Amino acid sequence: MQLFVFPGACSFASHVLINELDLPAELIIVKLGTPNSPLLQINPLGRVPTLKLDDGTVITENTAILPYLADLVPNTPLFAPAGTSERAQIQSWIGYLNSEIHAACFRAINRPHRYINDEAQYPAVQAKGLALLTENLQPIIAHLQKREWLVGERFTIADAYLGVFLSWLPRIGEKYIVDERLIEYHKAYESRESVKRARAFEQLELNR
Ligand SMILES: N[C@@H](CCC(=O)N[C@@H](CS)C(=O)NCC(=O)O)C(=O)O
Repeated sequence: MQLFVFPGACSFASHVLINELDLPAELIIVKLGTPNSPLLQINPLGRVPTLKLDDGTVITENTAILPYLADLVPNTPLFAPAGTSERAQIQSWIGYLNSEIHAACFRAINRPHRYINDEAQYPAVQAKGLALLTENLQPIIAHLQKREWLVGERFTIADAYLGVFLSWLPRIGEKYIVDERLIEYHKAYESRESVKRARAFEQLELNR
């Protein structure tokens, strides 16, 4: 299978998972927003992560790719068996991160043109995204006060996803990264072997 990624983008979560599970996947680095990207041939939205299976099937969105990859390795502690409440909790966090952190906040901050035509209004859209981000991180911060990871006291696919968004916080300003618990959690994320390997690989490709 092939995983299409852009260095440091949300596709990093799927890349980390490939490493965590030691799956045989080819990593294809693509540029975003370029008309001739090979990505557009398989994903008309031109977005990463995109996973292409050996039989040609294409799966997009971390919400689908992360559970799919984890299910390739039965009984992996990175997910939980079908029908368990733990599995639902992991999926609940992935849903929250996808909609309330990524789409609601970071998309407004990074791509204000998706929300408004008038360029003069971009700063207002971005400011709303930043304010929402502060608000929407609160449930995560509160939840992590008594836990090492999001669900079940072990690193799961939900953590693989959360770590990506935390790694974006320094880019948008100091005041969003002052929470001690988030800093500590993010350090633990970045010190995982799977994360270090993915960062090194993507950095190398970026510098090519
Ligand atoms: N929330 C989804 C969204 C995928 C997404 O928006 N990916 C971004 C990179 S973080 C992208 O490819 N953007 C390019 C574009 O929107 O043109 C996920 O995590 O899979």
